[in-house]
Amino acid sequence: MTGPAEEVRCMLMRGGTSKGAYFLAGDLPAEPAARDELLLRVMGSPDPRQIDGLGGAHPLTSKVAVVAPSADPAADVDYLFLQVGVEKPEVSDRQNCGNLLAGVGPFAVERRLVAPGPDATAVRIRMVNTGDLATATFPTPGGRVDYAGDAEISGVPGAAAAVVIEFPPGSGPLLPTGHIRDTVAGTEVTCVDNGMPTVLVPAESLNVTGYEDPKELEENPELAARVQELRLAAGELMGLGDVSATTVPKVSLLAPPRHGGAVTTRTFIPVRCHTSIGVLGAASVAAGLRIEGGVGAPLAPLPVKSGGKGWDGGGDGDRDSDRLRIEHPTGFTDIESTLATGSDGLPRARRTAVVRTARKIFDGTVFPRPAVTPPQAPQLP
Ligand code: NQM
Repeated sequence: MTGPAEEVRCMLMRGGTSKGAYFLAGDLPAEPAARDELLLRVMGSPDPRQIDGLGGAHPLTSKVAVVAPSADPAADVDYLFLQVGVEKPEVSDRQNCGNLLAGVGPFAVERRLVAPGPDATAVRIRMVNTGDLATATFPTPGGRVDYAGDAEISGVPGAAAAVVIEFPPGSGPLLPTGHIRDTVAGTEVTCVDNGMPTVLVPAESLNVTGYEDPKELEENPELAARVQELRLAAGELMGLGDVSATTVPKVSLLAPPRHGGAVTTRTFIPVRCHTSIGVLGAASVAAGLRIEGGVGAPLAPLPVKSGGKGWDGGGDGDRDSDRLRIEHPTGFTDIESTLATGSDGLPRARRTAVVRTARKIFDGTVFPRPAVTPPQAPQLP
């Protein structure tokens, strides 16, 4: 006999170009090991198809957001991002996710952690993984989240309501190695952290063009070995220690733009090649392109005006020229990014902003796979 099935309140949402399960922290075990064990069973991991859970069999669809009221006076809610392994029984809090971040504000209103405004709501979010802050603004006509709208983002079919996300400068250095260029594993790179530790590498220095399909790049064993070698060495230099079992830093291969943007990217996250690019990954690339002397600067024609109507509500300066269009395998991500110079003479982030969309897919109860494997059926003779 087994006991009653476990059940957990859960909302499945698309956040940007990712999809994940959103929970109130109070609906999950407080103890991290127990929480992670439960989440593996919720998502159906480890299993390449995640057939017995909510996961979508790819790192971009095997994600969890844990949201709680914030004790920080500068924030309304805390958002903890957890990457759930697909094939490995691992749950990691070592990276943040700017895509699931797009769903956090709407989820906070849906769960009544934040009172909605009559037309739009701005939710101040503390991103627990990094300690950094973000403000997400989205429409709430009549006090209800409206997911419908006319904002389009590459990698997502159709249109939806814009979620405008503003990032004040983070607490850490923009150049975690303290250098504009480093030579790692024999290759010149620029290591940037504008919310996501990212190693920028000219694609041609790894013997690829940077315009290949993600699948073709993933199937190139020589490239995989170079990316991993470079990542391990860069991780040490960036102060991240041994990164062999973590998903950061990401490695972004850069090539000149082909569609009027600032640069072409192919980003390893870190083994699979992203079908687009992460939000904070793109923010790190955008900041990197602006660094004089960095490996990205010669590849990127700056400044770039993306055209089109502004989405930040105006304000100081010419925001349209702050906007960099980062090309990726399924289109582009526009990032508003400006830098300042710190007292040490090194560049630091001044302002970063992006538009995403998000959508509630279902809200209900998830029934995790049972914790104990049931006894095997008797073998037929
Ligand atoms: O960089 C994938 C994604 C991400 C992360 C990854 C992200 C970000 O596209 O902000 O959103 O880099 O693992 O969801």
